[in-house]
Amino acid sequence: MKRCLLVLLLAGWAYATPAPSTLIANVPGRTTVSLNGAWRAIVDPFDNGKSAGFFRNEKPRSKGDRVEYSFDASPVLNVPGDWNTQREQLMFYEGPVWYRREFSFHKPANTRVFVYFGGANYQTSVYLNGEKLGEHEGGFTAFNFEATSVLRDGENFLIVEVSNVRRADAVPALKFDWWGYGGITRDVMLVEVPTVFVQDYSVQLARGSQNEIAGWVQLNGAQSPQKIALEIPEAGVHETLATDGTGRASFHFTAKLELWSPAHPKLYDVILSSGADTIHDQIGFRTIEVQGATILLNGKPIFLRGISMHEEAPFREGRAFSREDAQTLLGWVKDLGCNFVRFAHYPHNENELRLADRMGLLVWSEIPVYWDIDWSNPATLASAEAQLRDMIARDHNRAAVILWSLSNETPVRPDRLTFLTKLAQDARELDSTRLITSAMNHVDDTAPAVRTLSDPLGEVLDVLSLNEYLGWYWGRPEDADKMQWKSMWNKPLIVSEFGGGAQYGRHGDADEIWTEEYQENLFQHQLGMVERMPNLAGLTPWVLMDFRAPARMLPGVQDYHNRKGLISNRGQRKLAFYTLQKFYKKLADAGK
Ligand code: GCB
Repeated sequence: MKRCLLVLLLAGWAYATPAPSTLIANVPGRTTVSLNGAWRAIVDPFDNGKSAGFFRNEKPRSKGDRVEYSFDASPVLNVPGDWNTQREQLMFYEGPVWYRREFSFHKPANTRVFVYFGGANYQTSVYLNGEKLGEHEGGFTAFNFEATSVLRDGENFLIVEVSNVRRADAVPALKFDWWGYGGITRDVMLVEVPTVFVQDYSVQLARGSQNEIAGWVQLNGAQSPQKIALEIPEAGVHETLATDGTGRASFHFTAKLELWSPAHPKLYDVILSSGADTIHDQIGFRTIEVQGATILLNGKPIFLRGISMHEEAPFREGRAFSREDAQTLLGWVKDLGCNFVRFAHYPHNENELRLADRMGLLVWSEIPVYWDIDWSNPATLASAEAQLRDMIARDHNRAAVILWSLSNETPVRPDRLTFLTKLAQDARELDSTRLITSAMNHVDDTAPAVRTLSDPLGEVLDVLSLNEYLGWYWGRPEDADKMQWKSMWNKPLIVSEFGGGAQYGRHGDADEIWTEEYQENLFQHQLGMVERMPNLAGLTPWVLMDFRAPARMLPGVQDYHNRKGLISNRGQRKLAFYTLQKFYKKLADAGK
């Protein structure tokens, strides 16, 4: 009997659907009040703040009043921004930091207000005027809490505790090859909405169709069925929808549209209005499908000329967050001749996604299920599911996004397969129009110069992706000339990583490690090899720019940076940048 119950419980957690996202869609299209700027911050290495009640923001009322902390006397940290690169002493800091921002606010009538965070790494608790609004886990997904009833007319204080402590049950867990920059790393704002408002919507082409728009709109706060107007003036669309008792309206209609593509990144102004709420978005329409081992964009085969990148700030150290950062990074991606970019290894900030939409860059977006995590822990699965759900919730109207990636380089074992199969199922339920992938790295040594992609996860995916580091972690770059690759599935394959470390300005022979010549030679042999790979549908070599990585310690070369960038973190292009650029030009000229 007990065993039966256990089996039922396990089946329950493996197949339960996560609660819907509470994220407000399209925050850039809303009325907002920015809370960015200088916040007072208390570094709390022993996690005292909770028991000492920092969220109350106390100040001594008399000479004898013992208050053993002071936001007023604490130095500031800039928001958005990671703390590790703002203060020398915090470079290696992993722990809690308490932030305070005082602001005055006068709430307009008939308005609800939410506090919105673009992202904070990793565990965040939010308090307004001494009251807890909520908690959030995950370093790269946006979140919001309603503040309407707690806001005061006049002076308010917001206290936010953020901790970047690594945990074995978190996503990612204890080890990952990037810096776990702590802090409120993206924009913070108050979002003002009417009492009944458009919480989220999906407006895109129905799967496989080039002239049918299908989707839904979800209202928040509706007590009775409501009317919604959906307009795309340029396409002559003026639809009136009616919500059901849950505030949801689904729709399906035909429209004559110019399709979005890298060559023609056409975005339409889409207007949704219901009662007092009106919201504008810019949305592109395109289809993405797989036919055998080919990826079809708008019904035509496309080869994904891509590059992987971290959300790492160019020129300065730290997390990237601004529009300028996005312009620089995606500008470099374009200069390389790419039509595709892999946002590794976690959801990137919204500026990057919106810019990719405008620039015509196809996007791979990923959650940080990376290397080994606690596969059989239900709380870990719940965290990964919530991160996947909120990544999709923020970006599911971006034409640029064609692939949701579930994981990177995870070990081949049964509990991991169950875990990732559940994530694939969630992703398809949440968004039936995009393709699912995962970066795998397990191959069989079929023969001395033959490798076969045989990870059983391949069965679950629409597109197979492979990280192989021939010429760096195994073999010599020249071994690529003879290597044969096979795949167990007739599905498209993206070589999602290969590469090698080079320090900008270090020169030598092609067999001297860490030189630009070694990296250039490695790329030359790799590019010759990948052209011969069966089912190849695209590439995202590792990586656009050098980035901070704690496990990369070699003094004078790495100094805590992964040096596999084609561009240094100071913006200097290495020789291999030009090798890949030339290769992509050749492909583009050949119509690929
Ligand atoms: C990988 C990982 C990536 C690392 C890279 C490396 O396979 O996916 O996150 O940074 O290799 O440089 O080793």
